[in-house]
Amino acid sequence: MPKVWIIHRRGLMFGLAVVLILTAVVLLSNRHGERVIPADAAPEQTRVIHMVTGEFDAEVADDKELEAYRWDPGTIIVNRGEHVKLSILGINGKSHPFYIEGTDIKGEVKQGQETIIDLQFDTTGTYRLICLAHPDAKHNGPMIAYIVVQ
Ligand SMILES: [Cu+2]
Repeated sequence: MPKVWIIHRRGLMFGLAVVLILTAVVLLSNRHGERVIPADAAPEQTRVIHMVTGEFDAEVADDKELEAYRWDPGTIIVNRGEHVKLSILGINGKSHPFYIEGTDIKGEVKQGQETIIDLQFDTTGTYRLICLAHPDAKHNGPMIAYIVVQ
């Protein structure tokens, strides 16, 4: 084999190796870059779910107004055993004292403030997040969100 051809072949192999290494570096750096956590993340990861307090209103006959405060989103889904931080930002309404049915979790969401609730459910089912100030239509509600534990 002519020597020139061997050198050319070595150069080609070296070039190929460089391209492979650079490709690997790019792929690995992307993997450690922006991470996407799916909505149903693995149980060992703490997931943050964001919620706000909102308000529906409508003008009806005789200049009357209908009003309902709401948790938004009104339904969230978590996995059994999953550690979730529920972050609730108070937008509409001055104060929303709340509890989660079937648990000892209670607190208050105030306008302009973020309330963070640590959630971890051992039992599947649907748990209601109920605002004590607006629990039903008579009290500008129902301000009830549903936490579905699957
Ligand atoms: Cu409320």
